[in-house]
Amino acid sequence: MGMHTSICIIGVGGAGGRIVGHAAPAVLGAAHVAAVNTDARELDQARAPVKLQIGTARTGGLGTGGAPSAGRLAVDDDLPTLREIVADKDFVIVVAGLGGGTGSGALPAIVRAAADGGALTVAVVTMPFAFEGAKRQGVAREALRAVQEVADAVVVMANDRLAEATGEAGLKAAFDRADDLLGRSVSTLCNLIAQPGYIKLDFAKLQHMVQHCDGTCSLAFAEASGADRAAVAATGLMCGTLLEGGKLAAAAKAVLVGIVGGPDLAVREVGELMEAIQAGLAPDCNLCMGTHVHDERRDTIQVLMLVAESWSQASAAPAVEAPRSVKQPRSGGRSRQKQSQTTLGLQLPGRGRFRNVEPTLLDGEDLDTPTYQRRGLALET
Ligand SMILES: Nc1nc2c(ncn2[C@@H]2O[C@H](COP(=O)(O)OP(=O)(O)O)[C@@H](O)[C@H]2O)c(=O)[nH]1
Ligand SMILES: [Mg+2]
Repeated sequence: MGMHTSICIIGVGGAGGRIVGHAAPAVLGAAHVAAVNTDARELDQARAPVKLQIGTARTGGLGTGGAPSAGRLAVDDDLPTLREIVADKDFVIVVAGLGGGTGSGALPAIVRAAADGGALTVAVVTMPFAFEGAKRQGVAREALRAVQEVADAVVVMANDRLAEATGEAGLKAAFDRADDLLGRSVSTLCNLIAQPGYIKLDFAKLQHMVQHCDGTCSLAFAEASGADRAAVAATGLMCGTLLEGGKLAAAAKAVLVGIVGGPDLAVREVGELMEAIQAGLAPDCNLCMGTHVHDERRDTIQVLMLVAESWSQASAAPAVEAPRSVKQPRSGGRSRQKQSQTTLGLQLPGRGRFRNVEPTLLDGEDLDTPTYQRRGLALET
């Protein structure tokens, strides 16, 4: 598979811009990074190589005042430029903190532009702290619904959970640590896809995963160093707050694991990590994993987990197809296709009217997928 995967990360609004700023230094060469905002001052502070101010004629560069309707109008004004940014990309990750005006209002249209351009789209969003109040929660929930309609997958992270996970009490430090954790997660995903390692987590596998796990994913990330780093990372992931002490992993229908290390990453460590993770998953969970060995990295390993609650057998494309080959079927009726996938997902496992139509569905397992792939042991090149 020598094909180069073209990746773009876009941060929308204040939080989105700060989060992608944490990802940018780590994805040099692997992904294009852009920040999009209505707020000129926030955009100025964003550490992204490409910056796009939207809706300037409406907002005067002063932001939306927390109104998602203003964010929606702002993005419409600058849609042609956004289309250029996402043009010819295979994979677009759009990041925003939901609850404000710009990210909540503009995110769905940006994801749609990327999807219309033929990219696989993943939105990574935070939900407001409980203390931010009901109005922001409502704005965030509405934006989440809108983005779920258009994105291939949405990774949702509650800010309350992030703060708990990072253990920071001070507000600024808590946000910084949260942004860093999300930024590292996003950059790790990009690096895994852009430079697949000996055990590949390539674009085709990601696509397969994302198109089956229709809907919402949770995210966990761990970094560890030292002699027992594999065990430390595994414990951090499977017992930490991000996966609710392992509860989310145990309930998962599909899990993606990406391991990034240096040349000193040992086969034994990968085995140890995967064994510890698999021990916390249901036996029929669809597991997909890959490694990336970074030549300059030493001592630390990073492990990313995406955990999906649902798995639909109605996949659009087989896992082995090349990235570009799905462009055609994606261009029309996307939301209708998503609807039917959701419905199928709810029918599983295997009873009811779809049983006879899809003879390969048995107890929620896709038997057309070879066992080595279902169990995440794919070693193909
Ligand atoms: N994790 C994280 N969340 C943030 C940060 N800043 C704001 N938020 C959250 O994101 C929501 C939207 O805020 P913001 O991004 O400033 O709004 P926007 O610029 O209008 O899109 C807020 O309600 C917070 O819950 C940040 O730096 N990190
Ligand atoms: Mg803002």
